[in-house]
Amino acid sequence: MKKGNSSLFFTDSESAESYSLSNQFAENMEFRLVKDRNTATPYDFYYATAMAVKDNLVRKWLRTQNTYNENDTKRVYYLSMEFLIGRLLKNMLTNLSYDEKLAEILERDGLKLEDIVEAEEDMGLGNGGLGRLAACFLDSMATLKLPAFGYGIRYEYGIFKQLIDNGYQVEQPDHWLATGNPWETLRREINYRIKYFGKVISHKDDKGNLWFDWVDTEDVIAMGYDIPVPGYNTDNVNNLRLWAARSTDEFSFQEFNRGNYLQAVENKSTDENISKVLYPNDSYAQGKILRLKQEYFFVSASLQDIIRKYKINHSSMADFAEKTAIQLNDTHPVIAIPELMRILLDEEKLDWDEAWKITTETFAYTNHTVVPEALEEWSVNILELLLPRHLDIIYEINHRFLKYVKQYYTADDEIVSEISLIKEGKEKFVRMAYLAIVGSHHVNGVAALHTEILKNRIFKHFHKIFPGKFVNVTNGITPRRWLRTANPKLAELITNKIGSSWAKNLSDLRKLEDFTNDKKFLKDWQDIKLENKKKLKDYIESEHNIKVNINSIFDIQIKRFHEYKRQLLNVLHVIDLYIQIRENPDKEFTPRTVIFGGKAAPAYLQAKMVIKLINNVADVINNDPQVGDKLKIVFLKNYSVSLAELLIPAADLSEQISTAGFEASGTGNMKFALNGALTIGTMDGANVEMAEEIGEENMFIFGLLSDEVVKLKESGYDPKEYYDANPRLQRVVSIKISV
Ligand code: 26W
Repeated sequence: MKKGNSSLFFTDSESAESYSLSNQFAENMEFRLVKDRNTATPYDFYYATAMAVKDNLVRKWLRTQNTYNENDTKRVYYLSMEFLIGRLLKNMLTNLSYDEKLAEILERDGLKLEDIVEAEEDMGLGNGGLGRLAACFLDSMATLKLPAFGYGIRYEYGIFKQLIDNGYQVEQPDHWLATGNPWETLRREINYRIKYFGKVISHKDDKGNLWFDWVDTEDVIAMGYDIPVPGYNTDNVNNLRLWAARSTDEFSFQEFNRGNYLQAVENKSTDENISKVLYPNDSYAQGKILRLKQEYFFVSASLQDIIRKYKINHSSMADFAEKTAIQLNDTHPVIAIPELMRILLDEEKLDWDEAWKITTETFAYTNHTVVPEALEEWSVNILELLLPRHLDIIYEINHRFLKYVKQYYTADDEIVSEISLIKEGKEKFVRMAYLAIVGSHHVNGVAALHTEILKNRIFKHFHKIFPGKFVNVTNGITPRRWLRTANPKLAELITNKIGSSWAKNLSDLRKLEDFTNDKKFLKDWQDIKLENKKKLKDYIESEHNIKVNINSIFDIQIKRFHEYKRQLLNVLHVIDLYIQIRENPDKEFTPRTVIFGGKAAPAYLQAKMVIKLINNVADVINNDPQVGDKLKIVFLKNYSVSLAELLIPAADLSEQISTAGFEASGTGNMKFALNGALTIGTMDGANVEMAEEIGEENMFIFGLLSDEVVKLKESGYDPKEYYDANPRLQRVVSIKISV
């Protein structure tokens, strides 16, 4: 590498950016990967490209972080157990406007950017909606030039890989890190000690004040890995810091003294399990101790890091809340509330009221689900063992909260025990959502209807106790990934008509209304859709050996499998269509390809049986010569962010059919609409707001409203009544055909 001066560092004027991408690619291939033309694999091409792109980001990344430090700006920290990022290369290229430049360079060597992009593993560090939302927010905050930082866990294994065996879902580990991650940088100096177990001791100082210490703990080290997050069309590059667990270098003296050296080392290796694997549940809080260890692990490391940064410019904690906003992505990081209290009380020596004021002014909590089994509750026994000081603090928070409730709201015992942070019973539990509400200045739902349900149903007492605390922040998606990158042809068509501002200001898409009668524009649009459908058809043929008709309606439901999302309803409808075709072989029928994709939590048997049912129905329909081209049903294995990028641009119909009141928002619904698919859906989550924007007449809306669902349940819902009264339903449920 040639440099203009003799310093070891680049100067501002000769920044690393001035090195051409092609030189960097060649250097990476030779010096970092030790490969040449004869030995380079497709993965090497990807790796060398990714490193070259990252190198080009470094200067902007450093500059952005320096600017935040110098200006002492207020920062926002997004604490999330999940970041479902998918692939990064194309996204980075889009945001840096390098896509065409790089494609040209690669072409000169006979390489195709499209192939290189395919070699990247998905970064599947999330389950579904909540994790993908976190990833979209990172892109959005960087683009808006907000001083925002993501904090999460560097899981060695992401969401499991889904195989289908005889129609059944089979899970396989996703060891995505095995081949290395070119986007991350280990920050050797950024590591923190995380404490577990031990006991709390108290002592009085000279003035008679009581102090608490948490001692005899078993410690683990959190190591920070950074990933750059470039904004679109700006020089702003934010940071995502993911923590990996490493054992401390200390050995258990007991084991050591017993001469059991190997056992002592072995015990250490279990510490590293903390960041080993993402829990694959998205709707069931299991209450396992390893999960609580994970939650505290990343919360403690992040808070230590946040406070370290704050202290660079401040000598007391007084202005902490003014300079720091911490957003809690669901209850998973809510242990941060007692953790900040512990730091302020025991380490910073503040009194309770000061500490509580800072804490509540710092945190805000986003709720993402109303499904009761998904609301986290931690056993008091587990907390007492793992985080004894935190349990004490939670009890104190509850004590003060209930005192306030009795004074200003109600002394009714039943209501008081209903809203207590502690659920009493044979085993006691801490209700993490209630702790989050009490310890935050704002609580938000993720769509208008969802926020109303929080206020009027599941958190109604809290809404009355803290009026104004509950606010709505409807979810969104990044149009950079979900239109510009995933559907470049459509993006280009739109840009040619209305300019490129839509990529930052999505409401500019309204300008397209001027072209609703422009025949050429509509034809071009249809051609692009058809091209996208061809691409998907090829994928389905090569991966699943099913031939589909690109002139059929591509009717797509992709999301986690869950009873409330009603994939079952969709497949029952497919069976009904099948019966119609068999009974009226000569009747005109609009051909349809019904596509499903999604994973079921490994222990969620009911959801797994729906996957099996879909595959069995597919076997029958796809092999029935009477059906031919009219109807096909496809279950795509291993649904992922990358697969979504292939599917969504090819969709004609988007299935958003949850039981009203259950889907907090949905974000897939928005991605489909942005790519020109029509929506069939219920008045649930953000579908409601989409209907307001798009016009109900432009959506296929059906089903009960959320209040009607509640009333029906209260009056005694009996599915058998519907079955007995509806012969068509009876046939669908009872049909026995095999081919
Ligand atoms: C503790 C187990 C667990 C893990 C994850 C429980 C619950 C979750 C998430 C909160 C589930 C989730 O992803 N919820 C989805 O969040 C999206 C983003 O706000 C919404 O669009 C979806 O409607 C909601 O289901």
